[in-house]
Amino acid sequence: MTAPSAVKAALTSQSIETPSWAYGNSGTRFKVFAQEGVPRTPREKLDDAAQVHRYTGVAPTVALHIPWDRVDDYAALAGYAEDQGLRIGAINSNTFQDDDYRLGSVCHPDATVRRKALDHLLECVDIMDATGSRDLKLWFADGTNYPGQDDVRSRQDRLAEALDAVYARLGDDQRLLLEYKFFEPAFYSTDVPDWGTAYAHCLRLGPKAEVVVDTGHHAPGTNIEFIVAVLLREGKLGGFDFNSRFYADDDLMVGAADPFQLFRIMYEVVRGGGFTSDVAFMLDQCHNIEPKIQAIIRSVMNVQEATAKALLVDRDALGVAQAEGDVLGANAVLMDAFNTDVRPLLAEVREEQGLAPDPIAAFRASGWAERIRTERVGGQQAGWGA
Ligand code: AOS
Ligand code: ZN
Ligand code: ZN
Repeated sequence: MTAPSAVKAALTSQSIETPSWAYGNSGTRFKVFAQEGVPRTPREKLDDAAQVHRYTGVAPTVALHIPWDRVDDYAALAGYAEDQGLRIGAINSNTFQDDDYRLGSVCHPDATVRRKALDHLLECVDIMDATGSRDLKLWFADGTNYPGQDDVRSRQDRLAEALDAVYARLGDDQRLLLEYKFFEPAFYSTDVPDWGTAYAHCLRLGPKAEVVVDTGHHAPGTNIEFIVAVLLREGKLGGFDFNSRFYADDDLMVGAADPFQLFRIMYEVVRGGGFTSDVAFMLDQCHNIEPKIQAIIRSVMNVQEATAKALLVDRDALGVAQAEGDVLGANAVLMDAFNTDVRPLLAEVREEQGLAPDPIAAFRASGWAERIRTERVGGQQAGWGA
């Protein structure tokens, strides 16, 4: 059994990255319901992210998305983040919202379009240099809608060529994180549809290329924790895009749809040493009908709760039961941890850090939501559905 002090120490060392696009009006392919007081600029997104960090103590970095967060001076933006007690996290590229990308970006049959997409990815690395970001997160919407539309093998060659060029441009301390998604927006074939394809490219590229597991990017019933275990074992798990899904890529709050799955994932992370390595715990969510800052705080808390339960698994007892072939005993050890109410433990951890035990209540009492509602008029709609 892990000592409570070790569990607490592990919990305070965890950091969860929040995405700039979750603070703005975004999400869903249908109606984006505008909320009052949403950020109008990247700086205002950072202001909101600072609130999340202030009340949770574990969300010090913010992922940016280019061009949704385009500014003239990225070093100045990083300086502003620092003034708010934050750092800029992963830079997310966008090769999916331009008319030129109808048939794909880096896999497009036309070399001119491929060049344009590659130039954007290289620009993202320039931005990383300015912000001090470690990770470039690549998600490609590339694929085809109809059998025969394009040659799937040639598309892999084009993808490899672009990834090689980006990889060659990375600095010593920078990483390329390749995300996969089984379908959407392409419906017949997707160029990076699964962890195997992402892994094959990352393996060929080298040690600075790793796979990102977006929890919403799998077919129903997929054993995501198995993928996590395998990638960690191979040293190729770069990080997570956490969110929840009921149907497709729903981008709902992590831990809302299936907290048990999140616990199983976090158990494999703890088991595989990923908790203490460079695995990035990022959120990739949109909040279309719920108050955004509170939803992000809730999401951070959900990750913390799953992590705490994973840390509480009695691994010695589990090992004994597994070695003895005690099927029910082993399962019970895992379920005991999952069924533990870890909220008092997390409240204690927060109080020991000088934080309020209930971050949502503290945020609600702070008056920040009311303040931005009156101060920010005309919030921008940038991002999904924009
Ligand atoms: C798209 O489905 C993905 O989950 C990406 O991670 C995407 O790049 C992100 O949502 C915004 O940049
Ligand atoms: Zn994602
Ligand atoms: Zn997604």
